[in-house]
Amino acid sequence: MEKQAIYELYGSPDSANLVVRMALEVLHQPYRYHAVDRSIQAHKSETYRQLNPQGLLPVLVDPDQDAPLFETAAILLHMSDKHGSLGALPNGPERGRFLKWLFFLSSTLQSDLRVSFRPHVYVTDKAGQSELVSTLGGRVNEHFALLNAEIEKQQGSFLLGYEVSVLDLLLAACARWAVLYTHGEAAKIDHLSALQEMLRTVEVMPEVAKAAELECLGPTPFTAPRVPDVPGVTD
Ligand SMILES: N[C@@H](CCC(=O)N[C@@H](CS)C(=O)NCC(=O)O)C(=O)O
Repeated sequence: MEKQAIYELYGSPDSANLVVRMALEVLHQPYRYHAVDRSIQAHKSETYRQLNPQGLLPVLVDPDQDAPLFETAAILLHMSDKHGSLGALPNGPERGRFLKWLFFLSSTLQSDLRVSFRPHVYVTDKAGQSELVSTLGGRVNEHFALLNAEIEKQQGSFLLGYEVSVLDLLLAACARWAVLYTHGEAAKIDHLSALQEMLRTVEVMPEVAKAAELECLGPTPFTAPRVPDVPGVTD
């Protein structure tokens, strides 16, 4: 019998591949995982840059596509469209809302977080770094408040309403990282009750729990996050 071609996911514990892994698990898609050791900068190697010339995680290889995919939000959109799940149908009434929050999560929240994890990449002097991180901290808190208000507006517990989508998976990961990895104060999200309810609901989904275990995140990755005790996590 011919072997089924499956997805290939490249990642490192608790990097953005976490979101793609959660989506693959929830979609019940088989995949092969390739560990990329950030502690030895394997993501900057020539071999890895063939997959993602930026030298960033994650990469998803879809055997039906003519090139590897990078950029987390693009991967999520591709997967949700391809499998007709965890998103909004291209011609459906929720599509605009889905796209707008996906782009907001990726290009505003995740981007601000990325800078606040690595301020030294953007500003050389220490005082400048502190100012940058503090400004971003305020912005990130505002982003979470906005997302909390959007969930509050819904009938269900999720950004799109009753159904979990890739938006919630990306938001859950950002909430986790914002508490653990910013160089300034941890994000203030405990009081955001709609967000916290979404995090609790997502966290107990068996597929999400499996992804969290595979990423070494511990039993409460979103409601009480802890830094995984494995090499290469915070470099
Ligand atoms: N916009 C990219 C950002 C990816 C990204 O920043 N990945 C981090 C891990 S979460 C990474 O590879 N960091 C290593 C580095 O910056 O050298 C995406 O969404 O995929």
